[in-house]
Amino acid sequence: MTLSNLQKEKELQEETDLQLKKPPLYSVFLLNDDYTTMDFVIHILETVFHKPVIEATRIMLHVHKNGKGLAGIYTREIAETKIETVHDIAREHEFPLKCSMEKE
Ligand code: TYC
Repeated sequence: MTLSNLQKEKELQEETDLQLKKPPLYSVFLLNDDYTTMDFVIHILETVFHKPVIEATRIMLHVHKNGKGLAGIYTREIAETKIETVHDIAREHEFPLKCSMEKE
């Protein structure tokens, strides 16, 4: 194989490696507080995080008892948008509900 063919092969492999690289993932957590109603948190988990009502109720009770709980795992931009959406809807309803994200 000529040097330029070897070089081409190396470049193609680097391109393939880049395409195979998975994006970093972020866990989005709901945080407990004393004022947001349980029904509102369940509603958020159903509408923003697409959880069935039984799962939404389980997560809400876990957050209520333990202080925080996993709502979903997403790429960075999606995680940031979910958090903004939750904070916007909570603010509209005058609830102090907060979310956070952590890189996996
Ligand atoms: N602790 C709240 C209450 O007793 C309920 C609640 C659950 C609030 C989960 C926020 O992320 C939360 N009404």
